[in-house]
Formats: sequence, C-alpha cells, structure tokens
Amino acid sequence: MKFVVLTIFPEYFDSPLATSLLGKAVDKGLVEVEFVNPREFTEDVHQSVDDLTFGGGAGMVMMADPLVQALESISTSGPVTRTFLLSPRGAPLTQARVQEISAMDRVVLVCGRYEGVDQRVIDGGWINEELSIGDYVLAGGETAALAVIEAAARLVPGVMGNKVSLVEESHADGRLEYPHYTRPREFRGLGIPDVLLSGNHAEIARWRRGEALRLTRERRPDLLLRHPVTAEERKLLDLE
Ligand code: JFB
Repeated sequence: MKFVVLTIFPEYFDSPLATSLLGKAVDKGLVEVEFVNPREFTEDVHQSVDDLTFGGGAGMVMMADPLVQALESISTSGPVTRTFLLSPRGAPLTQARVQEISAMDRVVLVCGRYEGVDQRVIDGGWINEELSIGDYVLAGGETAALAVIEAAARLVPGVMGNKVSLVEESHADGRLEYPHYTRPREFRGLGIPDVLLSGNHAEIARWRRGEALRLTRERRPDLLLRHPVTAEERKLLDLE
C-alpha cells in the first residue's frame, strides 16, 4: 500500500520509517511513503504556509492555497485514493478503521500544524474524512499520521510475516491482551502462572481468554458494550 503524506516537516518521519517493522516493510516495498511539502507550493519570498486567523485571537492557521495546490499535485490517475485529514475533531481511529485503511491502495494523510487548517480545505471537498488518534491535543498532525501508518502497515500481508499473533489478535477482537511472560522463570522473586508451564495448550488458551476478559471488564468496560460477553466467556468468568 502507498501513503502520500502532506507535511511541512517530512524529516519528522525519517527514523520511524527506517526503524524496526516499518523500516523492513518499506525496504521490502510492501509499504511506500511519499511526501509532498506544501511549502513548495507557496508564492511569496518567505514561503509562508500559515497566516493570522480571521476574527482575531492568538495562533496561526494553515493557509488553504499551499495545501490545496499540494493536494492537487498528487496524481488523480493511478490507484484509488482516500484523503484523510488528521485532526483532534476527527472520527476516532479504531482497529476496525485501521483494517479498512490497510486494505486501501493509496492513502493521503494531510498533516496540519499551528491551530489547524483553513476550514475551506475541508468544506471544498479536498478531504474525504477527518481522523483523530485520541482525545488529547498534539502540536500537529505528523505524530497522528505516523500512528496511522504504523498501525495499518502491520496489517499489510507480509509485513509481520503473516504471524499467528495477527490471527490471535483478530480472534481476541474487542478484548485487552492477556499478560505475557518470558525467561527467566523467576525474576527477583516473582514467578509466572503455573498453567503456562503445564504444556496443556487448551488450558493455556482458556486461561488467556479469561485473563483478557477480566482485564477488559476491569479497565475498559466500554469495550464490552461494543463487543458483548459471549456465552462461552460467561462460563470462563463463572469459574472464578
Ligand atoms: C492533529 C493538530 C492543534 C490546538 C492545537 C494540526 N488526536 C489528536 N490530537 N491532536 C491532533 C490529533 C489528531 N489526529 C492534531 C492535527 C493538528 C493536532 N494541531 C494542533 C489543533 C487544534 N487546537 C494542528
């Protein structure tokens, strides 16, 4: 899949895209990321991309013209494209949305800075959808764009080596993850649950489902509303 990122700070993406899972996905050509810098579409000597806000008040706003020219420079032929604006006002990014995005041919991610972008970029039809990665305020869209890229990339076939963890993850949809342990068996007086040493894979799977469910009920009861407890899970809970 291909991402086109509109940003005045393309260098912000350098190490994340060169490191670990994403780095390998990019090296293998499974994920492509291209940058378009709105600053290259400015007309004035200062290459201004921001201006004062109509109505007054503190803060600057990203001007419509450099952003729209940058968007219009992206080829309209070629792969089908969806254009997202990262914004604290956007629809919440969920794993379900990430799955949809990971199946897209080409995704444009528009990153604003300052107080955001001129509303006419949105109202003029240059944006398909606004996305938010959470209810807190970042200084710009770049961190959110990276989160979208990383979350989508790991679902692209071949990126994770089509590991069992992806299958397990979709199977445990809507549940927090169960606790993980690795060697040593005892760490500073702390052991690990006996069941994990039993070699009984059915029992281990049951224990993990129970832990995941209890943790979800405790910490994220909101998730249980969207993914209700199943009859099978009710039995798991009754056991304790
Ligand atoms: C995205 C952005 C700003 C004051 C400052 C452009 N979950 C999220 N939190 N913040 C952002 C986001 C997403 N996605 C985000 C783009 C921009 C924040 N700012 C800073 C925006 C509004 N008010 C500028």
